Amino acid sequence: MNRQLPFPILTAEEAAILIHDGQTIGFSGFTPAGAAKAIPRALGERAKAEHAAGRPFKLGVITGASTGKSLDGALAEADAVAWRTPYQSDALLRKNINAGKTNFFDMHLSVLQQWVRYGFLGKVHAAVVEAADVTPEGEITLTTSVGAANTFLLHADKILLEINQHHPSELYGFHDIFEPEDPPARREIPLYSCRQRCGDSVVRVDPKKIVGIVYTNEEDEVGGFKEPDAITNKIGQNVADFLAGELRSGRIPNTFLPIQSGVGNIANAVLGAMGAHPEIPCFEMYSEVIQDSVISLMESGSLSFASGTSITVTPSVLQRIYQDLDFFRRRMVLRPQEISNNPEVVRRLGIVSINTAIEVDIFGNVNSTHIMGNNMMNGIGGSGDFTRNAYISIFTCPSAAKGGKISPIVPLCSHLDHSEHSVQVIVTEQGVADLRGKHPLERAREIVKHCAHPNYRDELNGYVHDVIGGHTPQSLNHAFTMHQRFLETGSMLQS
Ligand code: 0RQ
Repeated sequence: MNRQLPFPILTAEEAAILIHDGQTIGFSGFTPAGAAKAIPRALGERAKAEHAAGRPFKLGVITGASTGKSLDGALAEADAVAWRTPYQSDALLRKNINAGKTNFFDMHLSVLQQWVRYGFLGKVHAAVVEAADVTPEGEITLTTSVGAANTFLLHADKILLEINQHHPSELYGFHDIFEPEDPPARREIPLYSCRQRCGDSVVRVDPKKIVGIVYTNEEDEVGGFKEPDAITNKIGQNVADFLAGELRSGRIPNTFLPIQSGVGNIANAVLGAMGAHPEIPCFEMYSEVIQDSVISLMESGSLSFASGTSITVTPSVLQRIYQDLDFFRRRMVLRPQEISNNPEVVRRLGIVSINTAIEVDIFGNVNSTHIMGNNMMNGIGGSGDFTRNAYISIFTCPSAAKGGKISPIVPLCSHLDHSEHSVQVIVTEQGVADLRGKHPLERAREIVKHCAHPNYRDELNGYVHDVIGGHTPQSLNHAFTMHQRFLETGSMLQS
């Protein structure tokens, strides 16, 4: 503990007292990595006590992306979230959102920071940020994520820091903090390769804004992944084979291109299959989330560099990184999410994006966010930032969900996140649909033939066959028959 620091040392409960009902708080955290923990937990307790005393206590909550159970979980449990953006994945918070108790608005993650600077989200009253270190001059070394923390620190009225002693101060050098000018003064982002740095290792704030620090010693609340199964392994293999084919045909340069990969089980399986593929050379990532499989690929020599905004790894994998900080510091960089996900950089570097869909329709539109059209799952996250600007944009999903009762391949998506104009390739365990250069009917035939589950192929083929007319044949009467059947019978399958 650095006792020379000129900042008040507080307990989490004392820090929570400095935050008031109705305020907007910018919390650090991009996934559970680097998320504030002790102060939001104390805020949850405070909210419960205020509610019990008949007083209101709800906050506007902005983060980088999803967080952990001590932040979204604790605040949702206390019903302390008036509104929330830009992304979440906590079961209780999701319940509150879908019940109308919390107003959630879903945002492309790359625009969050500029929205805060532009004032589109109103005043940010306090930044509550986890850090590995702070100097008396206000130089802050972040922990396992950057996300939007640098913007909250610079633009909030006051700062509360959680100095988490679980993380070594030698994390210095992992971060590259660059905040662009706002229009009309903005220039290009000076990044011309994944491994280049263009910013500072620390966030520099006015030390007078730091109203308190809370010392903690806690792991990130990152859960484990399900072991890959036959379906996710086949999806991973199909993606790797497709990319190897692109390489062979010369459509991907022989030096390969940087990869963006979503989070979750399918993403893990895809990266594993790419690392094991004999034709795919050692590659780089320009992505959001650096997850367990990325670290294994680095250790095995299949991945030479990863640029991201968070190291979202399980505690044992984080210890592997901390035991060999020099090795990993040379192979990864953490950037603010407006840089890791920046459309300008994604287009320039030629990123191959790989994300998971909830639903894909036969014309190539993708739903990443909503179940049966109305219930929010997590949010669009970074998938739109990358998909719209990718060199090749790929969406993956299993051909059947919920034990076969749902076909993620549908005649028309029940909610739209990525349109047919941005989506180039669909991959399920059944195969690969390459939509590039194909008109709507060709796309429909390609997707049903290569991606749909055999149990749903006849119905989808029937739809394509029966619906006649126009450039994009669509029956407004029948487009949602499969969804309706699920809502009425619990299964999309025809009896
Ligand atoms: O349900 O949890 O009850 O088992 O959705 O699906 O197959 O386990 O896949 O964990 O990768 O999540 C799109 C939600 C996929 C995620 C989504 C049910 C399915 C299961 C989860 P259970 P899986 P994943 C960069 C990229 C948007 C953000 C993004 C996501 C559960 O990937 O949030 O892309 N993406 N970010 O059974 C009903 C369907 C369904 C369905 C699946 N059609 N109908 N339920 N499920 N399809 C990362 C960031 O931005 C941080």
